[in-house]
Amino acid sequence: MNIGIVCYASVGGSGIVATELGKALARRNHQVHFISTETPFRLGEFQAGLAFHQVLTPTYPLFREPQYLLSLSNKIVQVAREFSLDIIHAHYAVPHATAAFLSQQVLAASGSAPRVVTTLHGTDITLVGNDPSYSQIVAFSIDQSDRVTAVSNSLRAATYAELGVKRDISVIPNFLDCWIHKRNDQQELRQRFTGGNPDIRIVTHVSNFRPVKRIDALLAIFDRIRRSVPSRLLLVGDGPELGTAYRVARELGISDLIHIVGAQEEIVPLLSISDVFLLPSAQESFGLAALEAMACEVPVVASNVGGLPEVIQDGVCGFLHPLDALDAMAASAIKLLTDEPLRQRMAHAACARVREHFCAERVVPMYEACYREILSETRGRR
Ligand code: GMT
Repeated sequence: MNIGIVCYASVGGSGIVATELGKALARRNHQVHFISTETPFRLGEFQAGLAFHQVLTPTYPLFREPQYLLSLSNKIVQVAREFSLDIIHAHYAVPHATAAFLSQQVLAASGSAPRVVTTLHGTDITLVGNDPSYSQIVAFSIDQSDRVTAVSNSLRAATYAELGVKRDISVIPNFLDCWIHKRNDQQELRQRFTGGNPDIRIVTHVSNFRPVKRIDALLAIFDRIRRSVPSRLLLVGDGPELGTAYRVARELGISDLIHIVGAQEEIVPLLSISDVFLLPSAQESFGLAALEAMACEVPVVASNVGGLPEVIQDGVCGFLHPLDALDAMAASAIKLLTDEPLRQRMAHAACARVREHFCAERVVPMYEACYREILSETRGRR
């Protein structure tokens, strides 16, 4: 099949999932065309079957606003015509589902048009898409897609509840390349962060440092942990709230216990030296970062919100707590860091869960089946 994947190139789970899906589809002999503003984060080395088409949004003195929806839709039309796309797969509804719909209309007017699949990722519904400034068009565009998938049952329910969408939405969970996401020995790296002290534990957080990640809560939890257990906090990623991390760390007097390494493509070495992963987000439709940690045998302590309970089994792969239960989150992390047999048991259970349910080999065929189904359907039937 010829598949156009529309995604954000910036650091974020939706772009990572779209990129991993494209790479896996290319390995399965499909021709994949990424359509994005920049080369997607984590695209890595050249791979046969993959092409990248850059969306450029020209400016003009009359415009104060970038015309991204127009330039993206135009690029989708161009790529679909040049490469006879069968499928346009929009990752993140805003505004990608709308751009996919618009391009489909243009292509249909001049012959045959590709089918559109929209994958909902989370904030495109729960934070951005439901904003009254966008919600009518987002709901309409979701309704117009030939197929809609959501990354968790929780997100599927939120889409019905918050946008009033009526159509079928299938749940296809996020996934990992399990050949790459596995713990490996990183003794030297660990020593760099612990100063060679075997008693020091490493607590890790990976995110795009948006307000929804609650960086102040993260620091407050770590502050409680470090009072009981000699530990360091490893922060991976970048975003507007990274400044909060520096500020709160200074205020708490714990700056020297925190290692901030910024956005990193190679996440496995950093997870391989981690003892516990913290994710106290206000909302998380899935929690891809938690899944990556679990694959590298790191138990997760997280807030019990959104799709996180569908990924992390409470008391088995880590611990889930209500949003405001910072003491309980810290206590769970301390328990894991001071009871090594318990930590090992949860680490292995977390890894086993990923391998059973969330590897590319299991999930990518679900997307392929979805593409095949809509291509075999008579147009207009959903
Ligand atoms: O977390 C974000 O703000 C970014 C967003 C994205 O575009 O990457 O993340 C969402 O999609 C991820 C991939 O499906 C999910 O793993 C995240 O849980 C989800 N974030 C939220 O729901 C807050």
